Amino acid sequence: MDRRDFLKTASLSALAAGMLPAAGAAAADMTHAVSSAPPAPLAGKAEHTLRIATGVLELAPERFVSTTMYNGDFPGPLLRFKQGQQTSVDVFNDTAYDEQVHWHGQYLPDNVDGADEEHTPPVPAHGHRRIVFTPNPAGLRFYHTHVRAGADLSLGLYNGLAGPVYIDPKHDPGAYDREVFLTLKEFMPYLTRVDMDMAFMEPSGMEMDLVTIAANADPNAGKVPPGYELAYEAFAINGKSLGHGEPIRVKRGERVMLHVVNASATENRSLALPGHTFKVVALDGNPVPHPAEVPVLWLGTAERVSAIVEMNHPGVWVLGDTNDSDREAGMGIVVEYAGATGKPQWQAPPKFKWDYRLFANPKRKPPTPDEVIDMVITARQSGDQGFDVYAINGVAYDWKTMPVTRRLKLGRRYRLRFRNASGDIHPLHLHRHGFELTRLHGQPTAGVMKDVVLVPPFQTAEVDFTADMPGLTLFHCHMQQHMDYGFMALFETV
Ligand SMILES: [Cu+2]
Repeated sequence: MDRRDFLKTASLSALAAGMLPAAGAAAADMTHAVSSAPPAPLAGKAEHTLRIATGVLELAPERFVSTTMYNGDFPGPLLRFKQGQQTSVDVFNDTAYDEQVHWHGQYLPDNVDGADEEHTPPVPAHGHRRIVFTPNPAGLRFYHTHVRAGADLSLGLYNGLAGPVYIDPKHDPGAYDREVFLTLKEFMPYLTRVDMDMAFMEPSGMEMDLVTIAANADPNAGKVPPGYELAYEAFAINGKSLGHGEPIRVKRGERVMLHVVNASATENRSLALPGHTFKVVALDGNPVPHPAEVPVLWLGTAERVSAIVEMNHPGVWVLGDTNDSDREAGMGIVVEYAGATGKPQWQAPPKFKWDYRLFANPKRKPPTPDEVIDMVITARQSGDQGFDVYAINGVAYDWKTMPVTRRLKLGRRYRLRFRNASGDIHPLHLHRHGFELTRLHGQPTAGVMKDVVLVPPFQTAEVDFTADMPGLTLFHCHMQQHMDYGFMALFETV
């Protein structure tokens, strides 16, 4: 029995009493301007064009993968928008499936945001849709497919349908010399039952009442094989495996802004650059109150990090995943100083755990929320054709009927209290809003604004947001197989 089996099957009710953190922190002071989507003009050319089609991507010489991409390449083109300035995107779909382009991290109307559940009109198979919207907020966002894959590993985020978005603010101080966009992605997915590393976060530890809830929620735990997990044969940054494609060429003394997007369907990723540190200035595109230097970046699925690296350690280096096998299978890119020669060098970084609180505002006291919404997350091991099935408060989301699961009042501040009674780490994503991290495993925090939060196994995390976007808002785990098998909720703000 491995650790995961233990976590999923342990019945430790005797230890469970009184372990839940008390509610104390409060809702965020956040205001979102509601963007409008006027009718799209019928004639003329849109400002941007995305064409969805299956093609061939060259990861390395004599190593090609077949996948679906935007504009025949991975990542899709960097779409650079101006905050508050209306734009238009023509999306053509050359595939046999209806597609959804989700504008991840933006505050857009539900008929633009890009999800069936929100009643966004799809880009029809062999068809076209013009999307018009006003980009908001500023910072690093991205766009990606938002369709269900289920057991079909040629659909959804298992393929190459993702690309970066940068929304330039009206005013940009720009204390760096240049920007480099890095989109992390695996290819050639397959199913396994081996789980990934989950013990990379602080605060660490388990809440024993959640272990008890997990055991009681799943009578089959430990009696059936573990559910399928995703694994990959090929790894790449910006569509090239480590050692192939152009290196990042730098000069000593340069300050390089890295905009990193984890476009994985299912994987948490780490990045380190030997001899250098990352000054994290934004998480999920939102400036952090306390920029801090770290030796390693960690990003759950769909998370973004913007970090400045001072190039002060000349050489030829591997900027790569700290997981040796993933890095050696391609998850990395070479950083080459002007005048330096030789083979790219890798050195393992110092021991470090990722902690959102490093970037928080210790002085801020978030306001009290109007309402707290508890979400108890449980899993049924191998509950559907070998895949684990997830439930929120006992209900696995029905992707066929797509019901509204909760109504929100416009303008009210809500606290979502995620109680992860499952043995997996989950990157939880709320569409069309940003939220403030207010409590992590019992520890209060404030000031970090995100749209994805990683919730480790058997921990509670709390985030606050203002329901200021009328209409339908999807909430889900961003791991493709988790969202496909029940891990969703649909809010309607009225
Ligand atoms: Cu999940």
